[in-house]
Amino acid sequence: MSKEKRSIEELSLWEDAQRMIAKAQREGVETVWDRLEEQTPHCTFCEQGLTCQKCVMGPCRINPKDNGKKQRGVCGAGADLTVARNFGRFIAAGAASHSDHGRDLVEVLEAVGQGKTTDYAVRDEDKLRRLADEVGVEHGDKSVQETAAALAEVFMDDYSFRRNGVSFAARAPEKRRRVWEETGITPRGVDRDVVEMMHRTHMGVDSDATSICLHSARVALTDGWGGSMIATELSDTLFGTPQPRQSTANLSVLKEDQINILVHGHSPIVSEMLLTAVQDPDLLQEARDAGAAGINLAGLCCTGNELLMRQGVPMAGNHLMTELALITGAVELMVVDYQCIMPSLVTIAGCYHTQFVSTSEKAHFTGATHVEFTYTNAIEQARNVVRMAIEAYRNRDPQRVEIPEGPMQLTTGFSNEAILEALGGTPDPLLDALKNGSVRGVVGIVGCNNPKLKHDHCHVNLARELIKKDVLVLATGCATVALGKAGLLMPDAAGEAGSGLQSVCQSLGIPPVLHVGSCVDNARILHLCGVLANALGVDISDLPVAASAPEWYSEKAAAIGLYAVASGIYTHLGLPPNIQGSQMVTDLALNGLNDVVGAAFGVSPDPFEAADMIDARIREKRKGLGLSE
Ligand code: MSK
Repeated sequence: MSKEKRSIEELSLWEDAQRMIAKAQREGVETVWDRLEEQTPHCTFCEQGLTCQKCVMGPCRINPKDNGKKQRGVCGAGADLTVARNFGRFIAAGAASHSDHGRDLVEVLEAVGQGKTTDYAVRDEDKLRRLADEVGVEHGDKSVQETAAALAEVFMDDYSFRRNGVSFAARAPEKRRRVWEETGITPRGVDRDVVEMMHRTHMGVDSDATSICLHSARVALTDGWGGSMIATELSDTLFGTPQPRQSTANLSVLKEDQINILVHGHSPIVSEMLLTAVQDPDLLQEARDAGAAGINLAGLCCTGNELLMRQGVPMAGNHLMTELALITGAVELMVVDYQCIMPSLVTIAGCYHTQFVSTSEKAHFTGATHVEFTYTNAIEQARNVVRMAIEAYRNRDPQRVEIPEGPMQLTTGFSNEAILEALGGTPDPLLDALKNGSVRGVVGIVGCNNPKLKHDHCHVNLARELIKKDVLVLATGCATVALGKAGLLMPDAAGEAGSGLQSVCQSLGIPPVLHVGSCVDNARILHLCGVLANALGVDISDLPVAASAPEWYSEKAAAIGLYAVASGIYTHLGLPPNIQGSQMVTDLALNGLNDVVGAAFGVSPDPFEAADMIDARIREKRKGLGLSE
């Protein structure tokens, strides 16, 4: 990326963002775009994955040019091995993050089952029993609590090691499971597969780039069909399975006359408790006593998605809006759990009257107030945090408050259960629509923002192009906020779709872009693909489906992309991972994986080109199924 200063209009698609970037510049507050500019140009060795810091014989930099100089690190590793080892650890970190989030939900379910908490409970008992049936937990004569305890035990074992595959791998079609078995990438459990990746990539262990790349696929699958899927299913069990509902998005969800609290991170374990606390009549009275009209809770990033999907809590913004939300000067308190929380937020909070509160034993932030949440103290701690926000409100400087106006309406809550319900209880109407071509394909647009790309430009334009081509879009994570702000999560947006998709959406009363959850909830899309493939008697790689992470940045997003590909789903990325120092690894990612798992990656920062790349895959797969292209 060249070091050219971009105008504010080139940084973000949105007026609310542009206004806050301008305010930050006026007030001398540094943002992610300032730091990116300072860091550009980046180290070209690192960009290509050619640096190695895994031992102290180094660090080493491998020369990408074939001119005989520095072609190998001190240990002898060349470009292919260095890139593969770095990529393997990148994927392992992403898989570990999602999955460790899921483990926290298993521990809460276990605490509910053992009667160790009254702050949490099973809100969807039907789902608890369905899951118990699915994984073979006998529950006929068991109470809800006993079933919860038994189910938690099964999932604990899923984190450890299952020689024949994690429990939910059974949701994948048999053909897919055979591909995994033949390739040696059956997902066996997060702890086993991630630890093995760390071992393999130690100096002197796995020294074959292809072998490491295949194990990367296994680690990613363990996340998708293991840790992430468990996180999704248990979040539904504990906090309720999402159903369609209306809400709003963008910075105007902040209220000038109220105490504004933002939840940021990923886990519903903390944010659901905050939602309970802000409805407490005593705290509402304390807020009024402080001069506020009420307490307003809004979400950011994926913990925002969790609350939006299940409870309809408004969404203030996605990843690149997190700093800008504080720059409104209207936020009394930001409470965070883990993942995607820029350390800069503590500094920016300090530029205003905003309190910054960390809650997880796993995620401390220097300069933050740490209020640790556990399953035995969560409600009480949530009340303490709300009181801190009420106190902070007294210090708000009204002269520094600027809240953009005009929230966008959106529809949320499309869990697989809700999608099936909208279809009348079976996937048949969707299969019929796929067969007759009114819906030509289904694409998941997922993932983050990246300041290297114009904020949300790729998300919005890719979705618009796809729905025009009669492709139903499923959205998760930060992409959701972009598509909501563009109005694409409303049934009216069917007017922007091709005639086939338009008629399907109008007859079902649904938008052409369905919000299916947070980034762990990409597991819902895997599950849905499994259901569709099983119904048609084919492999997932035969379906006219694809995925895209147009503005991704994180290790977690890379793990998602790889588990999609390893499940047979063609996946577009807006930017490549740092692998281009190895032609071999790059070729494997872009082409070679097709021969191994029936899908590969495509890369383009241009949403219009990406739409054509995805459309070509959908055409090919429709043709393969004997359907009109
Ligand atoms: S929050 S991983 S920036 S989607 Fe899930 Fe958004 Fe990406 Fe974080």
